[in-house]
Amino acid sequence: MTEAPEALLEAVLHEALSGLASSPKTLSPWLFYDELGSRLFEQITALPEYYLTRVERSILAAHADEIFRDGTSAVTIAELGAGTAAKTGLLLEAATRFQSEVLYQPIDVSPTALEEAATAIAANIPGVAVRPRVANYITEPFELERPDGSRILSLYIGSSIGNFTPKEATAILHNLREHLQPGDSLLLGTDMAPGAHKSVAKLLAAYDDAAGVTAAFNKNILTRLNRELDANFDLDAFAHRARWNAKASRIEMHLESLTAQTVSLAGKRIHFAQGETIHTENSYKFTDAAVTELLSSAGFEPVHIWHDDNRYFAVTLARA
Ligand code: AVJ
Repeated sequence: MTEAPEALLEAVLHEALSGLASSPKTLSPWLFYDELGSRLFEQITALPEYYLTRVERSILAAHADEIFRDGTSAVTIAELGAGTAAKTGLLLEAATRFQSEVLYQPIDVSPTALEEAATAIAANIPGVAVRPRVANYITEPFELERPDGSRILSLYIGSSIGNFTPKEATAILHNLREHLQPGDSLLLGTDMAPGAHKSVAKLLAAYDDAAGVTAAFNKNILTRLNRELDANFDLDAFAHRARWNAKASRIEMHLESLTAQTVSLAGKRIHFAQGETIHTENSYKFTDAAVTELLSSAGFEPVHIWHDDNRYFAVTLARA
Protein backbone atom coordinates (compact mmCIF):
# COMPACT_ATOMS: atom_id res chain seq x y z
CA MET A 1 0.00 0.00 0.00
CA THR A 2 1.11 3.53 -0.67
CA GLU A 3 2.01 5.41 2.45
CA ALA A 4 -0.45 8.23 3.00
CA PRO A 5 1.24 11.61 2.63
CA GLU A 6 0.49 12.44 6.30
CA ALA A 7 2.15 9.22 7.39
CA LEU A 8 5.19 10.03 5.25
CA LEU A 9 5.34 13.56 6.65
CA GLU A 10 5.11 12.10 10.14
CA ALA A 11 8.04 9.79 9.35
CA VAL A 12 10.10 12.72 7.99
CA LEU A 13 9.39 14.70 11.15
CA HIS A 14 10.27 11.82 13.42
CA GLU A 15 13.48 11.07 11.52
CA ALA A 16 14.57 14.73 11.52
CA LEU A 17 13.85 15.33 15.20
CA SER A 18 15.54 12.16 16.41
CA GLY A 19 18.48 12.39 14.00
CA LEU A 20 19.24 16.03 14.71
CA ALA A 21 18.88 15.51 18.47
CA SER A 22 21.48 12.74 18.47
CA SER A 23 25.19 13.21 18.74
CA PRO A 24 26.74 13.08 16.22
CA LYS A 25 23.81 14.44 14.22
CA THR A 26 22.42 12.14 11.53
CA LEU A 27 19.72 12.10 8.88
CA SER A 28 18.72 8.85 7.23
CA PRO A 29 19.47 8.42 3.49
CA TRP A 30 15.87 7.55 2.62
CA LEU A 31 15.18 11.26 3.12
CA PHE A 32 17.14 11.96 -0.10
CA TYR A 33 14.47 10.50 -2.31
CA ASP A 34 11.75 13.08 -2.71
CA GLU A 35 10.87 13.99 -6.30
CA LEU A 36 13.88 16.24 -6.89
CA GLY A 37 16.20 13.91 -4.98
CA SER A 38 15.14 10.95 -7.12
CA ARG A 39 15.85 13.01 -10.24
CA LEU A 40 19.25 14.04 -8.89
CA PHE A 41 20.09 10.41 -8.18
CA GLU A 42 19.22 9.52 -11.79
CA GLN A 43 21.64 12.27 -12.85
CA ILE A 44 24.33 10.87 -10.53
CA THR A 45 24.11 7.49 -12.27
CA ALA A 46 25.11 9.18 -15.54
CA LEU A 47 28.09 11.14 -14.13
CA PRO A 48 31.56 10.28 -15.44
CA GLU A 49 32.82 9.81 -11.84
CA TYR A 50 29.93 7.58 -10.72
CA TYR A 51 31.11 4.33 -12.32
CA LEU A 52 28.87 2.07 -10.21
CA THR A 53 25.77 1.99 -12.43
CA ARG A 54 27.66 1.65 -15.72
CA VAL A 55 29.99 -1.03 -14.43
CA GLU A 56 27.23 -3.08 -12.85
CA ARG A 57 25.24 -2.88 -16.09
CA SER A 58 28.25 -4.15 -18.03
CA ILE A 59 28.64 -7.10 -15.64
CA LEU A 60 24.95 -7.96 -15.97
CA ALA A 61 25.15 -7.68 -19.76
CA ALA A 62 28.18 -9.96 -19.92
CA HIS A 63 26.77 -12.69 -17.67
CA ALA A 64 22.98 -12.52 -17.96
CA ASP A 65 22.78 -15.77 -19.92
CA GLU A 66 24.99 -17.65 -17.44
CA ILE A 67 22.67 -16.62 -14.64
CA PHE A 68 19.74 -18.40 -16.33
CA ARG A 69 21.54 -21.17 -18.21
CA ASP A 70 21.33 -23.82 -15.51
CA GLY A 71 17.55 -23.32 -15.18
CA THR A 72 15.67 -26.52 -14.50
CA SER A 73 12.28 -24.91 -13.92
CA ALA A 74 10.77 -21.57 -14.82
CA VAL A 75 12.06 -18.57 -12.96
CA THR A 76 10.12 -15.60 -11.70
CA ILE A 77 12.14 -12.49 -10.93
CA ALA A 78 11.53 -10.41 -7.79
CA GLU A 79 13.46 -7.19 -7.23
CA LEU A 80 13.90 -5.31 -3.96
CA GLY A 81 14.15 -1.54 -4.37
CA ALA A 82 13.49 -1.86 -8.09
CA GLY A 83 13.01 1.87 -8.71
CA THR A 84 12.56 2.39 -12.44
CA ALA A 85 14.26 -0.98 -13.05
CA ALA A 86 16.67 0.60 -15.52
CA LYS A 87 19.18 -2.28 -15.35
CA THR A 88 16.68 -5.10 -14.93
CA GLY A 89 15.69 -5.16 -18.60
CA LEU A 90 18.96 -6.93 -19.43
CA LEU A 91 18.08 -9.77 -17.09
CA LEU A 92 14.45 -9.96 -18.15
CA GLU A 93 15.49 -10.17 -21.80
CA ALA A 94 17.93 -12.95 -20.94
CA ALA A 95 15.22 -14.79 -19.01
CA THR A 96 12.89 -14.68 -22.04
CA ARG A 97 15.58 -16.42 -24.08
CA PHE A 98 15.21 -19.44 -21.79
CA GLN A 99 11.48 -19.42 -21.17
CA SER A 100 8.53 -17.94 -23.08
CA GLU A 101 6.89 -16.22 -20.12
CA VAL A 102 8.48 -14.45 -17.19
CA LEU A 103 6.73 -12.92 -14.20
CA TYR A 104 8.56 -9.85 -12.90
CA GLN A 105 7.73 -8.63 -9.38
CA PRO A 106 9.36 -5.27 -8.62
CA ILE A 107 9.01 -4.00 -5.04
CA ASP A 108 9.62 -0.34 -4.27
CA VAL A 109 8.40 2.49 -2.04
CA SER A 110 7.84 4.75 -5.04
CA PRO A 111 4.59 4.11 -6.97
CA THR A 112 5.66 6.50 -9.75
CA ALA A 113 8.97 4.70 -10.27
CA LEU A 114 7.14 1.36 -10.40
CA GLU A 115 4.67 2.69 -12.95
CA GLU A 116 7.55 3.88 -15.11
CA ALA A 117 9.19 0.45 -14.80
CA ALA A 118 5.99 -1.42 -15.67
CA THR A 119 5.24 0.77 -18.69
CA ALA A 120 8.77 0.55 -20.11
CA ILE A 121 8.95 -3.23 -19.69
CA ALA A 122 5.49 -3.85 -21.13
CA ALA A 123 6.44 -1.76 -24.19
CA ASN A 124 9.91 -3.22 -24.75
CA ILE A 125 10.10 -6.80 -23.53
CA PRO A 126 7.36 -9.10 -24.80
CA GLY A 127 6.90 -12.21 -22.69
CA VAL A 128 7.30 -10.41 -19.38
CA ALA A 129 4.29 -9.87 -17.12
CA VAL A 130 4.90 -7.19 -14.50
CA ARG A 131 3.32 -7.36 -11.05
CA PRO A 132 4.52 -4.28 -9.16
CA ARG A 133 4.23 -4.00 -5.39
CA VAL A 134 4.44 -0.74 -3.51
CA ALA A 135 6.11 -1.54 -0.19
CA ASN A 136 9.01 -0.51 1.96
CA TYR A 137 10.73 -3.88 2.04
CA ILE A 138 12.63 -2.90 5.19
CA THR A 139 9.79 -1.84 7.44
CA GLU A 140 6.77 -3.53 5.88
CA PRO A 141 5.98 -7.17 5.27
CA PHE A 142 5.81 -8.14 1.59
CA GLU A 143 4.77 -11.17 -0.39
CA LEU A 144 6.34 -12.86 -3.38
CA GLU A 145 4.31 -14.82 -5.86
CA ARG A 146 5.48 -18.19 -7.05
CA PRO A 147 3.74 -19.32 -10.24
CA ASP A 148 3.29 -23.11 -10.16
CA GLY A 149 6.56 -24.86 -9.57
CA SER A 150 8.78 -21.98 -10.53
CA ARG A 151 11.92 -20.88 -8.77
CA ILE A 152 12.35 -17.30 -7.61
CA LEU A 153 15.40 -15.31 -8.66
CA SER A 154 15.54 -12.32 -6.32
CA LEU A 155 17.51 -9.22 -7.24
CA TYR A 156 19.09 -6.73 -4.89
CA ILE A 157 21.33 -4.77 -7.20
CA GLY A 158 22.66 -1.23 -7.54
CA SER A 159 24.74 -1.42 -4.34
CA SER A 160 21.56 -0.60 -2.39
CA ILE A 161 22.69 -2.96 0.38
CA GLY A 162 25.63 -0.56 0.90
CA ASN A 163 23.44 1.94 2.73
CA PHE A 164 23.09 -0.44 5.66
CA THR A 165 25.39 -1.45 8.50
CA PRO A 166 26.57 -5.07 8.34
CA LYS A 167 24.03 -5.95 11.04
CA GLU A 168 21.13 -4.31 9.19
CA ALA A 169 22.28 -5.79 5.88
CA THR A 170 22.27 -9.28 7.38
CA ALA A 171 18.75 -8.71 8.75
CA ILE A 172 17.43 -7.48 5.35
CA LEU A 173 18.89 -10.46 3.49
CA HIS A 174 17.77 -12.85 6.21
CA ASN A 175 14.21 -11.52 5.88
CA LEU A 176 14.41 -12.01 2.11
CA ARG A 177 15.75 -15.53 2.65
CA GLU A 178 12.64 -16.33 4.72
CA HIS A 179 10.51 -15.63 1.60
CA LEU A 180 12.53 -18.12 -0.44
CA GLN A 181 12.86 -21.88 -0.72
CA PRO A 182 15.80 -24.11 -1.51
CA GLY A 183 16.45 -23.79 -5.27
CA ASP A 184 15.63 -20.08 -5.27
CA SER A 185 18.44 -17.60 -5.62
CA LEU A 186 19.65 -14.05 -5.06
CA LEU A 187 21.68 -11.78 -7.29
CA LEU A 188 23.42 -9.14 -5.16
CA GLY A 189 25.25 -6.06 -6.49
CA THR A 190 28.02 -4.62 -4.31
CA ASP A 191 30.62 -1.92 -4.83
CA MET A 192 34.20 -3.07 -4.18
CA ALA A 193 36.43 -1.74 -1.41
CA PRO A 194 39.59 0.07 -2.51
CA GLY A 195 42.66 -2.07 -2.99
CA ALA A 196 45.41 -2.77 -5.49
CA HIS A 197 42.86 -2.37 -8.29
CA LYS A 198 40.98 0.68 -7.04
CA SER A 199 42.16 3.84 -5.30
CA VAL A 200 40.42 5.66 -2.49
CA ALA A 201 40.55 8.75 -4.75
CA LYS A 202 38.48 6.89 -7.35
CA LEU A 203 35.86 6.15 -4.72
CA LEU A 204 35.84 9.66 -3.29
CA ALA A 205 35.39 11.20 -6.75
CA ALA A 206 32.28 9.06 -7.26
CA TYR A 207 30.76 10.75 -4.20
CA ASP A 208 32.09 14.27 -4.85
CA ASP A 209 31.77 14.91 -8.58
CA ALA A 210 33.16 17.94 -10.38
CA ALA A 211 29.74 19.11 -11.58
CA GLY A 212 28.42 19.21 -8.01
CA VAL A 213 25.43 16.94 -8.61
CA THR A 214 26.20 14.80 -5.55
CA ALA A 215 26.59 17.96 -3.45
CA ALA A 216 23.14 19.10 -4.66
CA PHE A 217 21.74 15.62 -3.91
CA ASN A 218 23.14 15.77 -0.36
CA LYS A 219 21.94 19.33 0.28
CA ASN A 220 18.50 18.54 -1.12
CA ILE A 221 17.82 16.83 2.20
CA LEU A 222 17.94 20.30 3.83
CA THR A 223 15.70 21.79 1.12
CA ARG A 224 13.23 19.01 1.84
CA LEU A 225 13.24 19.75 5.59
CA ASN A 226 12.83 23.47 4.87
CA ARG A 227 9.77 22.75 2.74
CA GLU A 228 8.13 19.89 4.60
CA LEU A 229 8.98 20.76 8.21
CA ASP A 230 9.09 24.53 7.94
CA ALA A 231 12.83 24.58 8.74
CA ASN A 232 15.19 27.42 7.83
CA PHE A 233 18.46 25.76 6.85
CA ASP A 234 20.70 28.16 4.89
CA LEU A 235 22.07 25.96 2.12
CA ASP A 236 25.16 28.13 1.71
CA ALA A 237 26.04 27.67 5.37
CA PHE A 238 26.54 23.92 4.88
CA ALA A 239 29.08 22.12 2.69
CA HIS A 240 28.94 18.69 1.10
CA ARG A 241 31.65 16.34 2.35
CA ALA A 242 32.52 12.83 1.23
CA ARG A 243 34.91 10.87 3.49
CA TRP A 244 36.43 7.42 3.32
CA ASN A 245 36.11 5.59 6.65
CA ALA A 246 38.71 2.83 6.23
CA LYS A 247 37.96 1.11 9.52
CA ALA A 248 34.28 0.63 8.65
CA SER A 249 35.00 0.22 4.90
CA ARG A 250 32.49 2.83 3.90
CA ILE A 251 32.12 6.16 2.16
CA GLU A 252 30.34 8.62 4.40
CA MET A 253 28.48 11.68 3.23
CA HIS A 254 28.13 14.58 5.62
CA LEU A 255 26.81 18.12 5.58
CA GLU A 256 29.27 20.33 7.42
CA SER A 257 28.16 23.49 9.16
CA LEU A 258 30.49 26.26 7.99
CA THR A 259 29.68 28.53 10.93
CA ALA A 260 28.25 28.29 14.43
CA GLN A 261 24.54 28.63 13.79
CA THR A 262 21.07 27.87 15.08
CA VAL A 263 18.42 26.46 12.78
CA SER A 264 14.74 26.19 13.56
CA LEU A 265 12.75 23.15 12.53
CA ALA A 266 9.15 22.28 13.40
CA GLY A 267 9.27 24.91 16.14
CA LYS A 268 12.49 23.53 17.68
CA ARG A 269 15.90 25.22 17.72
CA ILE A 270 18.90 23.17 16.67
CA HIS A 271 22.41 24.40 17.33
CA PHE A 272 25.43 23.66 15.15
CA ALA A 273 29.04 24.29 16.11
CA GLN A 274 31.34 25.44 13.33
CA GLY A 275 32.65 22.30 11.60
CA GLU A 276 29.96 20.07 13.11
CA THR A 277 28.41 17.69 10.59
CA ILE A 278 25.15 15.94 9.87
CA HIS A 279 25.99 12.40 8.77
CA THR A 280 23.57 11.71 5.91
CA GLU A 281 24.74 8.47 4.32
CA ASN A 282 26.95 5.41 4.59
CA SER A 283 27.87 3.55 1.45
CA TYR A 284 29.64 0.33 2.44
CA LYS A 285 32.29 -1.12 0.13
CA PHE A 286 33.00 -4.86 0.04
CA THR A 287 35.72 -7.39 -0.50
CA ASP A 288 34.71 -10.76 -1.96
CA ALA A 289 35.24 -12.23 1.50
CA ALA A 290 32.89 -9.67 3.05
CA VAL A 291 30.17 -10.43 0.47
CA THR A 292 30.53 -14.16 1.10
CA GLU A 293 30.40 -13.62 4.85
CA LEU A 294 27.30 -11.39 4.58
CA LEU A 295 25.44 -13.87 2.38
CA SER A 296 26.37 -16.85 4.54
CA SER A 297 25.29 -15.10 7.73
CA ALA A 298 21.89 -14.45 6.09
CA GLY A 299 21.43 -18.10 5.11
CA PHE A 300 22.52 -17.93 1.47
CA GLU A 301 25.18 -20.00 -0.24
CA PRO A 302 27.31 -17.95 -2.65
CA VAL A 303 27.76 -19.72 -6.01
CA HIS A 304 29.58 -17.24 -8.21
CA ILE A 305 31.06 -13.73 -8.00
CA TRP A 306 31.48 -11.77 -11.25
CA HIS A 307 33.56 -8.61 -11.52
CA ASP A 308 34.42 -6.11 -14.22
CA ASP A 309 38.02 -6.22 -15.46
CA ASN A 310 38.98 -3.37 -13.12
CA ARG A 311 37.37 -5.08 -10.14
CA TYR A 312 35.41 -1.94 -9.32
CA PHE A 313 32.11 -3.75 -8.76
CA ALA A 314 30.84 -7.25 -8.00
CA VAL A 315 27.66 -9.14 -8.81
CA THR A 316 27.19 -12.30 -6.75
CA LEU A 317 24.80 -15.18 -7.37
CA ALA A 318 23.80 -17.07 -4.24
CA ARG A 319 21.45 -19.97 -3.59
CA ALA A 320 18.79 -19.99 -0.92
C1 AVJ B 1 21.69 4.28 -4.23
C2 AVJ B 1 22.73 3.80 -2.15
C3 AVJ B 1 23.57 2.83 -4.16
O1 AVJ B 1 25.50 4.67 -2.15
O2 AVJ B 1 26.24 4.88 -4.18
C4 AVJ B 1 24.97 8.01 -4.80
C5 AVJ B 1 23.43 6.53 -3.35
N1 AVJ B 1 24.82 8.51 -2.71
N2 AVJ B 1 25.75 9.08 -4.56
C6 AVJ B 1 25.32 4.91 -3.36
C7 AVJ B 1 24.38 7.65 -3.62
C8 AVJ B 1 25.64 9.38 -3.30
C9 AVJ B 1 23.90 5.19 -3.86
N3 AVJ B 1 22.98 4.05 -3.59
